[in-house]
Amino acid sequence: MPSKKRQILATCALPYANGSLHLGHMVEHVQADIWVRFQKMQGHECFFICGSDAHGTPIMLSAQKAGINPEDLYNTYHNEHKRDLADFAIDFDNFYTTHSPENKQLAELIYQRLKDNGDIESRVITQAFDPEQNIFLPDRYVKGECPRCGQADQYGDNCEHCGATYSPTDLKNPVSVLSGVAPIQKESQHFFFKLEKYAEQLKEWGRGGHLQTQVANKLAEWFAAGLHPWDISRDEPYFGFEIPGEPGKYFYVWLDAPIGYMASFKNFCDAQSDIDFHDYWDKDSKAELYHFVGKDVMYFHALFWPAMLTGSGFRLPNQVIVHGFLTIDGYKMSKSRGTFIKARDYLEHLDMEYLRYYYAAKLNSHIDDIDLNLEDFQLRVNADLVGKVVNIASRCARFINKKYNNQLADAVSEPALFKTFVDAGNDIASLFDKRELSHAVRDIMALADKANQYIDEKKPWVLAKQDGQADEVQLICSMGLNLFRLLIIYLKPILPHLAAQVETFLNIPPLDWASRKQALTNHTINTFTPLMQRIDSNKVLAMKETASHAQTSAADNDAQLGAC
Ligand code: B3M
Ligand code: ZN
Repeated sequence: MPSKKRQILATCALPYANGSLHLGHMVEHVQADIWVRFQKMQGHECFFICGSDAHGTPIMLSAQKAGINPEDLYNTYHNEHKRDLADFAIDFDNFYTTHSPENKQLAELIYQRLKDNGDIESRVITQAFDPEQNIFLPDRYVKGECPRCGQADQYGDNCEHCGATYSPTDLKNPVSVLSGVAPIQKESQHFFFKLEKYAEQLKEWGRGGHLQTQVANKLAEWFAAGLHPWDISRDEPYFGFEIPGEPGKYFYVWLDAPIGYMASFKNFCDAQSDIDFHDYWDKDSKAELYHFVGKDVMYFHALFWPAMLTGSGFRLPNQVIVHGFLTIDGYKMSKSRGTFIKARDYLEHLDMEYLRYYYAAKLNSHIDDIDLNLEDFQLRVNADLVGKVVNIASRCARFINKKYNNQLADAVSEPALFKTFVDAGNDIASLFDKRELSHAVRDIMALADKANQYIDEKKPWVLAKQDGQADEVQLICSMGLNLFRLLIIYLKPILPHLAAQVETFLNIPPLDWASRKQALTNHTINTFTPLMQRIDSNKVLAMKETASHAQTSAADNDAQLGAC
């Protein structure tokens, strides 16, 4: 057991429940899940929390279009997401929703505390309004001709043709995306959170090692540009929580979305008898809090969220851990190129552990984008996992199974080599903890090379044919399987299913990090069965086929309109 048991709470961004998860989402979930599983293997208390982001204009409008309630729409996606995540072995302790009584209560509490501090101001603003649909239009719902180059069909915030940025009121001949009629300008009272009040505290927090360098630099840029009051309200009709005492006004989805982390955890605590919500969220909490998020939402997590937490008297995150985007074969995900691959498209054709491994082999602690090169993916998984790791077991197990009645030798024949593998676990642990996953994978594969080299040199298959070498063959193969067992301990956060199969094969209880020090001797194993198949290129092609046949769905469009 580690000397000091840590209390850790980790979260993934709450996916919008208005479209399917794709392989881009899985980068974050896999990265966080590996980290959490690693912490659990260290014997720490680590809870992993997520849920659906259920509110906002796009979900409301998609539901309207489908002729159903927003509740039914988000429930459908909520269940789909839960299934997809479970099938990628993303092991959340709770996957809840922002449309919950806990979230309503916490959002109201935080709002009330900010209000009591004098952090909320209200003022009247003018906004585009669709007179036919009777709804205020977020920027992305107004289209028209670019004020600079005249290009038709441009969104209300920027021109995809010439790159100009502007406000929706600048568009020429604007129309509402919803009805096609020209929007009118209409006044409405909005509520703002005075973010700038927290500038000094946020600056100090930003320098405190809670952010990656690239994110801290971005934060400094935002400070330099000046902080402005943040509009936290939306007019009805809106799918969200009505602001107490302000009929017809709703909390903007991004106000209650991060509060959803707390709400999901609260819901989890209420179902357990021994975990106290306050231990994790109160200002003086000794527990550690980590948010895994994509770079597209870092503004919310590195600026608004810490400010809200400060203002409302809760603790701040230890770290906001930002990752980059996923490209596939060097391109952004796109339907027309067949590179928009849904989580389910992948699962229909390929084993989830291949992708977990490939992402781990690519990820580090920086926020750069990563590329899923499908050819490299296939080569790498086949060479590393099938060719190197699993191969060690199959080379050694057949002798132990057939010639030694499944019995491992009573001693470790190469204690120095065994010790090298055990000691490597310290560095590998520190790499996992720092989320330097590609480095950890490199080190683990270097050990796998060493193990194979050992077997190549000892040639048990040659000795097995010679007289008087029976003990030697048993020792060599037992040694090989012990090295294999250590590799599986190190790979377990990445490949939990493979590890479970190996635990059955070796006839041992669940592996944790500390268990690596004790070798398996005088122990009976089970019969070896193939642990992992090579990736067949036809399966990759079939997945691409499925992806490119996918119809453009509302979900795809909504993804762009996510933050309304
Ligand atoms: N729902 C964006 C997304 O799905 C947003 C994250 C909320 S985290 C509090 O990527
Ligand atoms: Zn333009």
